[in-house]
Amino acid sequence: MTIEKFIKEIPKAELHLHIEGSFQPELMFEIAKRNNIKIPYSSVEELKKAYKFSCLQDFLDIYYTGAGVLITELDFYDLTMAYFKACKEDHVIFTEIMFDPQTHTKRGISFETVINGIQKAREDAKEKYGIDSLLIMSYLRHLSEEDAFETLQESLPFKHLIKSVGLDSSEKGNPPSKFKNVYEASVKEGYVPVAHAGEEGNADYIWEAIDILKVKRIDHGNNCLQDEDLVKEINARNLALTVCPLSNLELRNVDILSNHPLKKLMNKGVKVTVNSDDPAYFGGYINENFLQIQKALNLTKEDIVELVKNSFQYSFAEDDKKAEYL
Ligand code: ES4
Ligand code: ZN
Repeated sequence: MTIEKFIKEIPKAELHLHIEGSFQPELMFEIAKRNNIKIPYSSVEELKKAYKFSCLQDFLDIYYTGAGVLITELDFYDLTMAYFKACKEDHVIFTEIMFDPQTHTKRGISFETVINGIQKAREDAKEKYGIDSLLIMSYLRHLSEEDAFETLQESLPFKHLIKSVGLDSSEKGNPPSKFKNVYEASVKEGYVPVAHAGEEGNADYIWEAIDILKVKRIDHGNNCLQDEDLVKEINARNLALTVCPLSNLELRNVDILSNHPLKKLMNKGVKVTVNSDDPAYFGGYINENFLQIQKALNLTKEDIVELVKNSFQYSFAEDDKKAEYL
């Protein structure tokens, strides 16, 4: 069996996926039309041409504009179902979906509308495709901690549907320490803490995420390589990194994929997983990430198996489910 076929067909888990970042231009136009919303691009092709980013903020500006056409529960359902369909094609059997409530509540869409649409899709995906999933509610770090507290409050009636809290959006200038109190409160409510750290921010941000937010996993984390002691600490605490190769390439955190730090991290004993982050914007779903990084770094079948095993091992699935997968 070729390594490409092996990659495509092996059952895998995805641990770092923003549902708003899975919004394909075709579906965006369709939903904009039915909601009578104008998007500032005349066609799918023109919109796709805008997907050239020089940094994280460039991308976020377009990502929030795109998410602005999502209004009804059905919109969130369709968005999420489209992602599950891609999961089926890529043999993703378990996925941890991040959603950004504030991207929507700040525009007057209720928390309930967002989560109900996503939740219905989760139930249908389980029934139709056999895919298990859980939800990570992400706070937007460019907003205040008070705003995050408001979101935490809004989430409580739906607590049984949410496993974890995350932290995303503009990293530089918005360190994890800004969210110390809301993370403490979130953990008290039973949410498992994770955070984006060390994507554009330096190693200090990762130290804060582990020491102050007490995260159980690190989203991205590439920049831990700046600090040998940090790498040791991440390994000592058995924290996995959810790495996103095509995201790092498209946001210019690496110049070419052959310079991507994934294999270096593995060699240092860091537990790494491969993920798509925002597949509609960065050129592909999880299999495309695996295929391109395998080629660029010459990864072996054993490397792929290790990465896929990590995706289950370091997931927040229930232990009995995990045992079934592994
Ligand atoms: C994101 Cl790639 C990335 N980084 C930070 N925040 C995000 N939200 C959606 N994608
Ligand atoms: Zn992300």
